Amino acid sequence: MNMKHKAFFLLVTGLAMASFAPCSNGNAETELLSLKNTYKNEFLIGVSVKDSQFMAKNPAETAFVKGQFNSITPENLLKWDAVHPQLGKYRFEESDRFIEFGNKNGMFIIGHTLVWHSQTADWVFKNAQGGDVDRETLLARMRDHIQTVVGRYKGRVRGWDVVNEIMEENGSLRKSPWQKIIGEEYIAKAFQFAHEADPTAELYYNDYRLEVPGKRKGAIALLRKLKAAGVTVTGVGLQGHYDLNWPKPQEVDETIADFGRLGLKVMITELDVDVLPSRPGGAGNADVSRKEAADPKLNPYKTALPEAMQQKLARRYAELFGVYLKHRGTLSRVTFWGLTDGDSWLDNFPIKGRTNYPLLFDRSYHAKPAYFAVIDAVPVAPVNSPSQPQPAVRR
Ligand code: 9MR
Repeated sequence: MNMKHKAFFLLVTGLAMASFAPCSNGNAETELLSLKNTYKNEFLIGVSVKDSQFMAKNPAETAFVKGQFNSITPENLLKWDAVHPQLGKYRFEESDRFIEFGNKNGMFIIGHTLVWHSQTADWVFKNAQGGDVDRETLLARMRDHIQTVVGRYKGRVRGWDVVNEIMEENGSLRKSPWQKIIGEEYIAKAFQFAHEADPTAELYYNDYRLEVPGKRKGAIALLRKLKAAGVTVTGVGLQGHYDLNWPKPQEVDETIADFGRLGLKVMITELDVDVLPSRPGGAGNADVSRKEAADPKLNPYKTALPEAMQQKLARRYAELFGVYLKHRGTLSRVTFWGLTDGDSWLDNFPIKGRTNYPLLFDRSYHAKPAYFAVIDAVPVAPVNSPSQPQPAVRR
């Protein structure tokens, strides 16, 4: 066991003993091997969290999040339906605790997400008669939502996913209720309202499968237009919901370069690597889903991921981080979508109830080979060579 891996062993041993408090004294934290320390000269390393990871229900998890990551994104609790469930009614108890946790621990907090077609209740788009609300009313609702939410966390949330998943795969704009009722201008307006509410916050467009050339082309055209119109857009989030084969490293490379050329920061905002077989054919109802989950061909690793697959996943993460490191400077953050495999949305999508292994930590919080592949992707500078750039800390 080499030194850096040994440090991590101490971390997980501490967790298993349930007496884990790596941050309880100033020195302990710096002795641990962590993603955030390893990548501190490269880019931020973030994670999406569910409530238990910051509400101190589970101190070991909280310590884990603090020990490994320097940025956090709420997986669900800042979405419209969570904070703004009814007209004129906001609910901030959970998000306040989340922000407090992030601020207290000096983390770069991401607000996810302001304007999305999903997890937004129907009332937002409806009038009192149940028909579509008119354009001006919808714009006013959007302004109220953005200014209330962004305004509340002004100076505390460092970056917002202002618009989420707004493009179709063919590069046209998604025909969401926002688009249908307000028209394309809803995008510029969302950025404008967010900028007014917090001029210091970074503002992002976040989407999946931007590695697909047609979708990327549409996104680039849109971002050019927004920039030409003087709209404040800081960056673009590539969600990074990948599998073992897609996208190819070269496609990731080109995608980051393409957006970087627009003068935007690029982030990987929701990284995970699906290792399960894809569903044959289209969507099914819940019953079909349950049957599929029981089918060993579609849920082949119910009890454990075989070593050969662990290694394959590790190689996949190594190749992705190889590309990310090439773009240090343009790439400002890599955020994982979930802490452990047991937290992942991919256990229930696109088929409910499967056992997936998309992240760096297993269901017992142990680091997988993929974790060490990510750690080892950062080149170590030769010892005693002050002219070299400082390597990530290795203790
Ligand atoms: O991980 C989130 C899951 O818990 C929610 O049920 C789901 C609802 O749509 O949203 C998931 O997160 C999504 C993110 O907000 C936007 N990009 C895709 C993510 C995975 O679906």
